[in-house]
Amino acid sequence: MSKLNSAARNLGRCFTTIVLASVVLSCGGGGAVLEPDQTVTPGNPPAPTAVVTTPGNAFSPEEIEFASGGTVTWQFSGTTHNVTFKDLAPPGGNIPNSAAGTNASRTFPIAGDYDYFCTIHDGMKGRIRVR
Ligand SMILES: [Cu+2]
Repeated sequence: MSKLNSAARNLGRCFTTIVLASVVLSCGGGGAVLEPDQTVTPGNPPAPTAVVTTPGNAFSPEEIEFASGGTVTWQFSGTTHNVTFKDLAPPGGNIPNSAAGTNASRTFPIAGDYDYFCTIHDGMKGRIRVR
């Protein structure tokens, strides 16, 4: 066998090794593999929280969905707003007129669709879906 042939064969073997290595690497990314800093905590997960803001006299996001026990904090801005529940209301009920720069929170322990609106601004409405 000539030196050239031998070199070509070595090159081929090396290329095969590189291809195999990249296949192994590309298979490692997906799936529900825990990252090293994640831990599994027994018991209930922490209650979800969400923030609703009021840019341009609208609730943002207009619709939120989360598990029961979650807390929504409204951060009022621009001008005075309120949160008036249509049918279902959380403990604490409606949030009265609140000046820009103030916050108010409500916790939703019971599942349901909580439709609400601001009585000051026509069409300013939102919905909280508690599962
Ligand atoms: Cu408003």
